[in-house]
Amino acid sequence: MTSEFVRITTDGRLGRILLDRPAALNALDLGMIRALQVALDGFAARPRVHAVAIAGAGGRAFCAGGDIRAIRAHAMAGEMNAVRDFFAEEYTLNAAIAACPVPYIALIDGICMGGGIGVSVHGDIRVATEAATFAMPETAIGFFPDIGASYFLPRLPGALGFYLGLTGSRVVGADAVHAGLATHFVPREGLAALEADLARDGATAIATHAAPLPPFTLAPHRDAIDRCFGGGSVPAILAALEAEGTEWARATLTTLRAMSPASLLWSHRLITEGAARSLRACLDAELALSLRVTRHADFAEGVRAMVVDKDRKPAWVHPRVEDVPGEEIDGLFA
Ligand code: QUE
Repeated sequence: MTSEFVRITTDGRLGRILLDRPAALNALDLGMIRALQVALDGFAARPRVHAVAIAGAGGRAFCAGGDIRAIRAHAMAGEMNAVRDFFAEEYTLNAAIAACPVPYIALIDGICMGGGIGVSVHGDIRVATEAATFAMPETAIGFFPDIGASYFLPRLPGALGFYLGLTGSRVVGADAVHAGLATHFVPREGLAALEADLARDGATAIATHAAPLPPFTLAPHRDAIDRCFGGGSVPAILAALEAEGTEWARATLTTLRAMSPASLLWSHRLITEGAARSLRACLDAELALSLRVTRHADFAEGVRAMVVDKDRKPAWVHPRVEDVPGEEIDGLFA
């Protein structure tokens, strides 16, 4: 199984994967996911491959996500087997990356969102440059943070995972290291030398290339994030932000109020439940939820507004969090 959008090579001790679909910001379609799985399996069987490195082509993105437009089309046509195939194979790939027998190294230089985080964060080493931006923006399209996010988000420091997963906020490369999404900060200008040393020496070469970490730009808001987003429910988070009374809290409220209200509720519940689950159990829960949420009108509408028509004016089924019937969320988890 190969894909015209995935380049597989070996370079010294390094098995290399290049996501090469720059016109779509290297977003993953099912063919790419299958090619990545075959590449991983192939590298694992080659004793001379001491590490695997994955990068994105084109200079703008590592990987902007998954082929959400195709998933919307399948779901709207009732082709739920196609929806299942995509998510089941994507999540199995995420688990395979976590279980990769040699160091798996993601070189993240540019946009890394959703499915792009899924093919990086589960690896041992995640290198971020100053041009890297990370986000889990799914509540903006009426979906939820998937690709194992219900495993890693509740394990980030304090309530950062709830903040990132519910607001979809973007963080830059150095901030991703502070938050635990990435492990090393390497300036873009040093990436080529790092790759050459990885090919020569294997994964230990990372130690000589990591640069001092710039300050955490979220540091001024860390206490407020924990205070507000540790609230235990979406209404509690909204109330805590109202009570904060700061410019940051007002801006964060505006962000949350633009997201699918139902999506905030099902995402919050999934992330909360993920704190007590293994990665595989999180991925299984995400697969079950994906098959239900992709049939919710907010998903079709969110992808329409943000990805298809790009008017950025979604008309959600329920205008406010307070309007979403509890049974509607319970039913998705039953
Ligand atoms: C929120 C999202 C996604 C998004 C935009 C959002 C998402 C996703 C894409 C995307 C990126 C590049 C593409 C593409 C879709 O956009 O998950 O077709 O080429 O995959 O506001 O969650």
